Amino acid sequence: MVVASTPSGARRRAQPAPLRLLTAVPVCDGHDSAVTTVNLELARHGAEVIYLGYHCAASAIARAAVQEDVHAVGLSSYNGGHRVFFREVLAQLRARGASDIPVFGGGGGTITAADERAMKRDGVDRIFFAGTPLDGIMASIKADYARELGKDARMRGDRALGRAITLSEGAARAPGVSGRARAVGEAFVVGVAGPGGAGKSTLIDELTSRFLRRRPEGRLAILANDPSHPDSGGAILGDRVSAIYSQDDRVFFRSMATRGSLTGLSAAAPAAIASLRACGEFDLVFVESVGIGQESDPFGVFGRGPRLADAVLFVLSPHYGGRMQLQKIAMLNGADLVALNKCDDPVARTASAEIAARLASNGKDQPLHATVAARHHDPGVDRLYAAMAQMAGLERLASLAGSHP
Ligand code: B12
Ligand SMILES: Nc1nc2c(ncn2[C@@H]2O[C@H](COP(=O)(O)OP(=O)(O)OP(=O)(O)O)[C@@H](O)[C@H]2O)c(=O)[nH]1
Ligand SMILES: [Mg+2]
Repeated sequence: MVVASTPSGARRRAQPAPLRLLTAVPVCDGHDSAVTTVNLELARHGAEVIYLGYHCAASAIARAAVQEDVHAVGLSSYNGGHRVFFREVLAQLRARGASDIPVFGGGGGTITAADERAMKRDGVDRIFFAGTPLDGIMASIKADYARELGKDARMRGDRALGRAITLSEGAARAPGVSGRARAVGEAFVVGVAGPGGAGKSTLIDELTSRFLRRRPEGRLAILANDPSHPDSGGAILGDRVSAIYSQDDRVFFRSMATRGSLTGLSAAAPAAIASLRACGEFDLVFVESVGIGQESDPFGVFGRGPRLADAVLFVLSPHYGGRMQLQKIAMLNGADLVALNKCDDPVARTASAEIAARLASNGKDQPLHATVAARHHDPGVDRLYAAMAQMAGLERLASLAGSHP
C-alpha cells in the first residue's frame, strides 16, 4: 500500500488515483451521442475521461492512449466496421509498446454476440451490448480497469514520459514540488490562460500547426489542464477534442485534471512541466490552464508562487463584459502576449479598442493580437506565432537548422 507524508509529518494512505479512460468514436462514424452519455456517466462516477471526439483514426487513438497513459480505451462504434477497426487499434497499441492497455467498447445493436466472440479472439477486452444498464457498465469498468499504474523500466519514449507524468500526479500531494527557471537548451514554456471557452485550445492547435510547418524536425508538448468536478472528483478532459494539427507524432499532448487544486493548474503541473522542459525532446511546451477568473495567476507571474512559464499568453474573447471587467483582470497586467480571439464576432471591434486602451495604461510593451483561431491560416494567428517564436528563440533555431548542409 502506498503511504505518503503530509506537510505536518503525519503518515497517511495515498488516495487511489482516479480511473483515467480514453474514449473515442472511430473514423467515418459520427454517432457520438452514446459515447457522450457514457462519458458523463463515467465522470459522475469519479473517472477522468479524455474524450478524443468522433471520426478518429486508429493511430490517433493509440497515440493518445500512450501519451495520456490511460487505464483503458473505450470505443463507441456504429458504422459497421467495428471488427476491422478495433483490431487496428490493438495493432497500433502494440506497435507503440502499449499492448497492456485494454480496449473495450459498445455500439448498440450494430455489434452482435458473434462479432464479440471474434473481437475477443483478436484481443478486445469486452463489448457492452444494447440494453446494458449504465450502472452495470460503470460497475464493470471500475471493477475491471482500476489498477495502480506504477513505474515500469521497460517503457520508452512517449510511453515513459506519459508514465512519468502519471507518477508525478500520484506524488502531487507531497510538499516541495515547485517550478524552476529554464536552463540553457531546455524547452521554452508558454503558459496559456484565459476565461473558459475563449479559444485557448483552438489557438494552441493553430500555433502548433505553424510550429510543425516551420520546423520540420522539432517536437512540441502540450499540457492541457481541465477542472475536476468538485462533487464526484471525475472530469471530462476535453481539450484534446480541439486538437486537429496536434494529432501528430511530433506533438506530445497530455491532459491533466485539477484534482482539487484551485490554482488553475493541477498540483502536479510544476513537476510535469519540469519533466517536459528537461527531457530534451521538445523545443516548445504549451501549458493550458483551466478557464480562469479575474484574480487568477496560474503561472506565478506576480511572484506569489513559483514562476512556471517563460512567457504567458492571455486569451480572451470579446464577451468579457465591459471596461470595468477589463480593469479587474489581473492577467492583463502580467501577460507577455495578449490575444483577443473570436474577432469574427461583430463586437470584436469595440472590444479591441477597449483592451488596447487597458494595455496601454500598463505602460508596458504588450501589443494586442486580434485572432480568429477557428479560421485556418488566420493572419492574426500568424502574427501571434511570429511574436511568440521570437520570444522563444524559435526563429533563430530554425534559421540555424536551415543553415546546416
Ligand atoms: C441516434 C442515431 C443516429 C443519430 C446520431 C446522433 C449522434 N450525434 O450520435 C443520427 C440521426 C444523426 C444518425 C445518423 C446516421 N445513422 Co444512425 N442511428 C442512431 C440510432 C437510432 C441510435 C444510436 C444511439 O445513440 N443509441 C443510444 C445508446 C446509448 O444506446 P445503444 O446504442 O443501445 O448502446 C448501448 C451499449 O452498446 C453502450 N455503448 C455504446 N457505445 C459505447 C461506448 C462505450 C465506451 C461504452 C462503455 C458503452 C457503449 O451504451 C448503451 C448502453 O445500453 C441507431 C439505431 C439503434 N437503435 O441503435 C442508428 C444507426 C446506428 N444509424 C445508422 C445509420 C445507417 C446512420 C446514417 C448512415 C444514416 C444516413 N443514411 O444518413 C447516419 C450516419 C451519421 C454519421 N455521421 O455517422 C444504422 C447503422 C447501420 C450499420 N452500422 O450497419 C443504425 C443501426 C440504424 C439502422 N438500423 O439502420 N443516427
Ligand atoms: N467564432 C469563433 N469560435 C471560436 C474561435 N476560436 C475558438 N472558437 C470556438 O470556441 C469554442 C471554445 O473553444 P476552445 O478552444 O475549446 O476554448 P478554450 O478556451 O480552450 O475552452 P476551455 O478549455 O473549456 O476553457 C469552440 O467551439 C471553438 O470552436 C474563433 O476565433 N471564432
Ligand atoms: Mg481548452
